[in-house]
Amino acid sequence: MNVTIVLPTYNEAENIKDFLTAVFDEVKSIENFKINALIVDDYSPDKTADIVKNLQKDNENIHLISNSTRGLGNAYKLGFKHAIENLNADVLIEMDSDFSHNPKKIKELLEQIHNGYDFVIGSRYIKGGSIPDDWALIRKLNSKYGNVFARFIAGLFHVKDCTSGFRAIKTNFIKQIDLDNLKVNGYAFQMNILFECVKLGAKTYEIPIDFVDRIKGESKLRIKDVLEFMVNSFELFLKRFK
Ligand SMILES: Nc1nc2c(ncn2[C@@H]2O[C@H](COP(=O)(O)OP(=O)(O)OP(=O)(O)O)[C@@H](O)[C@H]2O)c(=O)[nH]1
Ligand SMILES: [Mg+2]
Repeated sequence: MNVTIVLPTYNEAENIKDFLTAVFDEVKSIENFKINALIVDDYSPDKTADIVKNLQKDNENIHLISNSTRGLGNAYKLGFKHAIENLNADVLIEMDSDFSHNPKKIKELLEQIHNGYDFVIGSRYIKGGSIPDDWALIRKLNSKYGNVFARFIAGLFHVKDCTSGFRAIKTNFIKQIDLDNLKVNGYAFQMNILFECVKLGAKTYEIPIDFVDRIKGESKLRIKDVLEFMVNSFELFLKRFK
């Protein structure tokens, strides 16, 4: 199976080299899957793309595209399309490029794809998973209870972490979704993709992950994304009954 790890970047110049090195070190030992990395960069002012171009000289499995429409959701949509159309991907992996998601876990996600699951989630909210201790209380509450709220309102009762950004998804489900019609752009994007795939019959599985804070670079989480997420949960609630 062909796998594309889709990696959106915005100002990750401090992380991207070490991160891609760590990813390819880990995936070397994975059998049954051919693995590409696709960086989707929004013309980062810190020139993340130049670093990627340099790494491409020694690794033909590193790909790079530029996204001019800014935002995480848009970057993922563009990356998904490119992976399907040009890299022949059977499986997509979503992952942050700032070491918040441990590259060692890629293998475990793919093991469950190999076992027949369609949508495998690196989950912070099952036994063995965690969020950082030092997150402000408001962020902890927002993430944890935002998830509980979203699960119930969107009817995703069986999934404990609906907004995780670390997941492996079979492209035969993504191909059936009208990506251009998904208007969400922040982490509500994660929720929508999951919602649509479950509606299409995707079998989900969660593996525990420890989400760790980035050490280098800056967070891009915005209040706008939190609001979009809440409004969107209600939209999904209405969509359940259509
Ligand atoms: N292409 C693109 N990538 C983005 C954008 N916003 C965030 N990213 C990338 O998406 C990943 C997650 O973004 P972060 O800024 O770490 O946001 P977060 O993980 O929600 O927040 P922190 O936990 O505080 O780091 C990182 O690899 C970012 O570089 C964007 O607008 N466009
Ligand atoms: Mg992050």
